[in-house]
Amino acid sequence: MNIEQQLLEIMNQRYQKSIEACTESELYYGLLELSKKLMSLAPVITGDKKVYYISSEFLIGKLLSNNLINLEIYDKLDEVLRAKGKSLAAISEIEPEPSLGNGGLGRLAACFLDSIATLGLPGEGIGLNYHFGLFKQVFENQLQTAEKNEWIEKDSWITKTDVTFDVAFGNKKVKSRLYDIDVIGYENGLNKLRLFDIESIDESIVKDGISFDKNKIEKNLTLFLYPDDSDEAGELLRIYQQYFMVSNAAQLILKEMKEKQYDLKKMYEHAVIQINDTHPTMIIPELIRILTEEKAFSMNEAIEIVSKTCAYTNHTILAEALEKWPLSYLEKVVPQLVPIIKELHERVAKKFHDPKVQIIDKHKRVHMAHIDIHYGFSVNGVAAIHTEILKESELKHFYDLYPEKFNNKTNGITFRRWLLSCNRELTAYLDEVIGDGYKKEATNLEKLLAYKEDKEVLGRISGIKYEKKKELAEFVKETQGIEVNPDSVFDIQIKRLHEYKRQQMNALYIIHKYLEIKSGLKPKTPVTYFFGAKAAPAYIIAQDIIHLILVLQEIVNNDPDVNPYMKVIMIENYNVSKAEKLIPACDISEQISLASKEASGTGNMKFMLNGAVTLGTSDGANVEIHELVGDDNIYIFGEKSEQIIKHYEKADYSSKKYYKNSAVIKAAVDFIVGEQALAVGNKVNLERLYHELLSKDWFMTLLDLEDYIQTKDRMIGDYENQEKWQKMMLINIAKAGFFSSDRTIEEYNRDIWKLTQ
Ligand code: 26Q
Repeated sequence: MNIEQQLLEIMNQRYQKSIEACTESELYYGLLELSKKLMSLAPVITGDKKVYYISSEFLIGKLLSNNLINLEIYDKLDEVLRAKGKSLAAISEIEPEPSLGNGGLGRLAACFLDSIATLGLPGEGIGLNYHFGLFKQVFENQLQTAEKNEWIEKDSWITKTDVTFDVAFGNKKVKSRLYDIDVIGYENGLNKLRLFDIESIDESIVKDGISFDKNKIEKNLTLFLYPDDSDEAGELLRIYQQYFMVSNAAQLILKEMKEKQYDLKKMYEHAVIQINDTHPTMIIPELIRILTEEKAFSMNEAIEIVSKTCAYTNHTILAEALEKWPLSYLEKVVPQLVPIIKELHERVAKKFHDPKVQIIDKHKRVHMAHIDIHYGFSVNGVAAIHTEILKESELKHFYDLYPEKFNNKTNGITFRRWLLSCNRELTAYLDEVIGDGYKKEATNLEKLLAYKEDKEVLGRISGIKYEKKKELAEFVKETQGIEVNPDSVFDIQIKRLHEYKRQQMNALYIIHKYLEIKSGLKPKTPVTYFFGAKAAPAYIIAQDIIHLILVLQEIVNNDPDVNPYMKVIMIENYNVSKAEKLIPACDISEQISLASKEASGTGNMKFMLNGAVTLGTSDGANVEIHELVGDDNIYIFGEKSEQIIKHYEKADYSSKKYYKNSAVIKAAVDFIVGEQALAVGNKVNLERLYHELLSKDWFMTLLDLEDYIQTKDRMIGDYENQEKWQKMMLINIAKAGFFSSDRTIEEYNRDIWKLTQ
C-alpha cells in the first residue's frame, strides 16, 4: 500500500471520512497514527555499546513535521494533501508543543537525539515527563505572567510502557513509570527518548497560574520543569526531581545490562553515560551505591567502573549557575547517597589539598561539577572559547590535575529541523543549485560559494528571505495584532532573558534610535526589532527588562512620527515553533552576550544557516562563526573575553563612569525613568532597572553600548547595499555546515563514546 492509501485507510477507520472532509485536527491525529506505525516498523538501532544521554531537559518541539521528514514521506504527503486542498504545514500547527526545556541546553539534547539516530548510533535520552513543562508566558499589563503548558493528550507521541521502578527517598518512596517517545533517524533506524513519571502524579493540585503545594512530592514531582536557567533555585524539589531521574536511569541501565548478560565489571564496554550539565550528577554516587550495596563490589571497584562510564558536559561558566547543594538538603532528600558522597569527598581530600577542588566545601555545600570532574573520564565545553576559558580560568585547578580529561565539542544543530523543516523553500532551492548532498554531509553547503557573484542565485535567496518575512509578518498580525512591514530590516534577538545576554543593551539601542528620529534624524532604512524571551519568574531584573521592552513596544508602535522607521515586537510565549517561524525571516541575528559568558549559543548557528548575518560579541560559537565567514561577513563589536575577565578580577568596571562620559548613553538610560516611559509603564519596575544599570550593571551593558550602536548603525547602512548584503547571506549559509549536530555527534563518538570501532 502506498502512503496515500495508508492515510486514506487510517482516516476512514478513525472518522469514516474522506481526506477532503476531514478537519486539520482530524488529519493531525491521522498522521500521528500513520507516523507511529511507520516508525514501529523501522529497524531498531542496536550495538554492543550504547550512549545514555541523561538530561533534565529535552526541548523536542513539535514532532510531526520532523518525523515525516526523517521517514522520507513529507514531500509525498505534502503533495497528496495539497491536491485535496489541505496544507501539511497548517496541520502540523495543531500539535501541542511540549516545553520540556528552558532553552539552549534542552534544545541541544533534542538535536543530539536526532543526530545520534541519523548516524545510526545506539543511544537513548533519559529524562523526565513533566506534565506542564516550562510555563507558558502571557503578557498582562506589560508584565510577564506564567500559566501551565498542557501538552499531553490521549493520542500523542508518548507510549506508556510496562516498566516501573521503586524510587526511595529518605522519608518516602514513590513508584515510577517509563514512557517512551520514538526517535527516528533521517533515513535511518530507531532510538528512544525515555521519560520517567511518577504513578501517583496529581495534576489537580495546580492552582491558579503555576502554583502548587511544593511539599507533596508523591503528587507534584513531575508536574513542572524548574524555570531557572541559571540562578540556583535552592529548593528541595529540584533535588527530588534530580534523584528521581538518576535512580530510574540507573535501574534502567542495570536492567539492560542484566538482560543482555553483560558483565557489570565491564559496564563501561557496553554503556557510556553522558551527564548533561550537573543536573544528572547524582547518577555517579547512585551507581556506586548500587554496585557496592546490592552487587557486592568493593568501593574501589565500583568507583573505577563508574568513573570509566561517566562523562560530563559543562554548559556554563556563570558561577551562580554551577550547582552547589547544601549537604543538609541531600541528607533530607537522599540520605542513602550522603555516605557515598562523603567517601568520594574523603578520597579527593586525601589526594589533593587545594580547597578549590574539594567536593564538599567549608560551608558544607556539595559541588556537583566537582563530582563529575573527579569521577568521570571526560569533561567537555561546548565551544572552543568556552573550553579554553574552562581550562584557563574557571576550572583551571582541575585542568592542572587532569589535562587528559578536558576536550572541546563545539555545539551543533540538526539541519532536519532548522533548515529542511522550517525553511522548505530554501531547502528546495539549495537542492536545485548544489544538489542534496549537503543533507548527509553538511559541509557540502560550501558548494554554494561558487555562486557568490551570481546575481540570479543571490536574487533567489533573498527572494526566499522576503517570502519568509512576509509569512512572519502575517503571523505577528494574526497572533498579536501588530502590523509589520516586510520591507523593513528584521532584527531579531530570541533567547532566554538574562542580563548576560544583554537584551537591555538592545533595548537601549532602540531608545537611542527613537530619540534620534524624534529629533529629526530620519534613517534611510526602516527596521523591525523582534524579541522573544521568557524570564525565570523569580529573576526580578529579568522581569523588569521584559517590562521595559513591552513599554518600548507600546511607545514606539503608537508614535506616528517614528512608525515609518521602526517598530518593536515582543513575541509572546517564545518557544521552539515560534523560533521556526522567526529564524528563516531574520536579517540581523543578535548575539550580543558579554564576552566570556555565553558558553556557545546555538541560535546563532540556526540564524546563519538561514541566511541571517550575525551582529555579535567575540563570545561562544560566534568566535567560530567569525573564523569561518571572515571579517567581511559578520559584525563583531565589544571588548574581548580576556579584557572582561580582567575587569572582573580587578573589579574596575563602573557603569556610572560610562553614563557620565557619554551624552548618548545618558540620554538612553535616562529615558527608562523619563516622563514618557513612566506614563506607559510601572514606576517600580522601571526605577529598579535604572538603578541596577547605574549602580551594578554586573554584565557591563554600558561598557559596550557605544560600540554596539556604531556597529549596528553600520550594519543597517550596509543593508542598503543589497548586492553586498546578499553575498553575505550566501556566505553565511555556505559556511554553516560545520555547525551540523551530525558533526558534533561524530566528534562525541570519536573522542568520548567510542560506540563503533
Ligand atoms: C540549575 C539549578 C537549579 C535550577 C535550574 C538550573 C539550571 C537549569 C537550566 C541551570 C542551567 C540551565 C540551562 C542552561 C543552558 O541552557 N545553557 C546553555 O547551553 C547551551 C547548549 O550548550 C549553550 O549554547 C548556551 O550558551 C548555554 O547558555
